Amino acid sequence: MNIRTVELREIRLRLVHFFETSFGRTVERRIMLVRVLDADGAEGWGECTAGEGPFYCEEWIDSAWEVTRLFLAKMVLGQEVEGAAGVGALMRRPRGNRMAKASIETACWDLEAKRLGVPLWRHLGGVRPEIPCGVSIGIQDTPEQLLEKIEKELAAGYQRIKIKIKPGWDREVVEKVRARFPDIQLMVDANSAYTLADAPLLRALDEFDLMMIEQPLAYDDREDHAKLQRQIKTSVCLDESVRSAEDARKAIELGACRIVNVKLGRVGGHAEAARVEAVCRGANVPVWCGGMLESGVGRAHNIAMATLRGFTLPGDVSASSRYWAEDIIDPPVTVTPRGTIVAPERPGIGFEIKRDLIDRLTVRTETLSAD
Ligand code: OSB
Ligand code: MG
Repeated sequence: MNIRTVELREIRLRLVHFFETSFGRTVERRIMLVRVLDADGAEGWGECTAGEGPFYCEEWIDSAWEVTRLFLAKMVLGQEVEGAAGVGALMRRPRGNRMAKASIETACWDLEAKRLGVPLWRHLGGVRPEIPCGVSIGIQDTPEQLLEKIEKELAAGYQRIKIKIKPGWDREVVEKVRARFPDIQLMVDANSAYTLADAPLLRALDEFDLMMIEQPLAYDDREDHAKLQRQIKTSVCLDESVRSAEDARKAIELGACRIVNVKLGRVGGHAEAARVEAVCRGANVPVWCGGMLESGVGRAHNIAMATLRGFTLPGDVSASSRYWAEDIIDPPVTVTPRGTIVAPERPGIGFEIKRDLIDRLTVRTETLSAD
């Protein structure tokens, strides 16, 4: 593989409904898309999952744009590598910036699978032609609104419900949800809104039979999560604080979690995501695919990743229509009445890119070329 062109573009996409977490509310996404081309004109698409500000992690759209433009693209352009699996190593020198790296790396995987004429998920070694799906429901203005949303998602077939919590929107809300829906698969995600001093409150959630509590403590912490896990019955799931397979290994050894959420951007791409999956599977720790309010390109990559063997739990990958009036891929991602997404059989990410729509949504572009 030899990438000759890296094309960046930023699109703006308005969410159908705002999405609120403990770190803030998102109304409109700013998304960096990456298109890579080789000498024969074969193309691949990737999406940067960095947010609009450095709140989920240090990266955000403008940092990703700059580091990609000034450093990462140059490290990949014109380099002969054996395949997409070798692209990550080309970008080793800059530290962190995994979401920016993943946007190039995942685009290369799409290109490679397209060149081979195989669906990306099969090329990655996926074993699951249909992935189980859940939904992530943000903080609402009232508990009643939340109950209504849950009702609607269950009616659509989703297999599990995740609700966001933060101080002041936690115990009582979970209690109401459990009272109304006693038998559903339910979990919570705190996005680092608590500290170890909140252990009694988090222990009080044990009575609601939650599948897991996701990232209750600091984004860069594993030690306190291990202490917390010893104090509560509910399984801790790590999101923010697992950025690599090494992180996953250490977290598991420490007892910091019993479940891991894998996100392509957070770990730096498909190759590292597969290594995280392998570490977890080897330790009998189930994983699932997280989401970052992706457009169709990122969503398609998530579907491919979630077909790997260890992704046994329903993830946060759900239908395009939950996010966008019109997605940038064709067809949009849809969910079956049994709450699954069927992995596409077409080459690469397996969805058509809506070029005209993307052009209309684009607010800036930059094209970088070899030599
Ligand atoms: O913590 O999983 C998270 C969205 C943005 C940032 C962080 C998270 C999320 C979600 C949404 O939970 C998942 C999705 O529906 O894409
Ligand atoms: Mg999370």
